[in-house]
Amino acid sequence: MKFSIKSLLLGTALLSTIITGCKKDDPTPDDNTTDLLLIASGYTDAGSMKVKLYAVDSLYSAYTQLFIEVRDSASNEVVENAQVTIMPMMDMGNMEHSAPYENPTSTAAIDGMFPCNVVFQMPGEMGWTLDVTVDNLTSGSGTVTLPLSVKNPAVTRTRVITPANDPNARLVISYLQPSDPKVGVNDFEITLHSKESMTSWPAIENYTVQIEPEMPSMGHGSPNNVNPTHITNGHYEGQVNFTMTGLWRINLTIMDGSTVVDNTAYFEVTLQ
Ligand SMILES: [Cu+2]
Repeated sequence: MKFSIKSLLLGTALLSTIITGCKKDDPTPDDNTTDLLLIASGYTDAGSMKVKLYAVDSLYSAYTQLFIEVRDSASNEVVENAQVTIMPMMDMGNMEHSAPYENPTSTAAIDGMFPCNVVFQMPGEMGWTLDVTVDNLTSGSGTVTLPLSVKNPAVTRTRVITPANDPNARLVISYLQPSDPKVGVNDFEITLHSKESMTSWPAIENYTVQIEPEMPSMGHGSPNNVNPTHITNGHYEGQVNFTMTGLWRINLTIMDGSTVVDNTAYFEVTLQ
């Protein structure tokens, strides 16, 4: 999986674009998409717009960065200002469900694209779709449904847990950082979402998370870890310390106040 390094590079590229100013006057076709993979494209049902969906890599069952480009289908001009909203859905035949997602945070495109995120909590070569609705002042509003193929990653990066305190609930835990782990202290980030209904998977903002890294083959942990705390929108950030190369397991304890919600989930990280 080439996810880690590319996403780091991409994050740096996006950041430097934000810092050094915008290229808003330069809607050169495909200029900003060279590092990205075209996942799907289609025309909106109204408003005469073409929507292209890009990602850093093929789609995997994980917290996934997506980039939406919108063009006027007549002029082919990039639409720089629009309200873009998404809705992921999975049709499993006998039932349909959505997924945790984060809409673009701004109506202004960044480098000609609207970044957003989806937690694909299960793989599916077929069945996944993404509805993209674009509301733009000049062309109006329209929606396109894009079919997606979501693979199982080599290493588990999202887990759907049945909480210990509520057998009817579901907790979605996703691993975000470190994407490029190094020996030493790394920034650590996960997201937490709950299943409210088949179509509502909101962020959980009031839990506490404890981490305990261990090397299963050697039976030791590490000092100087910082338990993740909630930052915003279900994102919890802390620090994890890997004292040597090899396979590490980051054990999680997730609490709602003093109630243990889950202490079975973990993520594995291999340091070269
Ligand atoms: Cu499903």
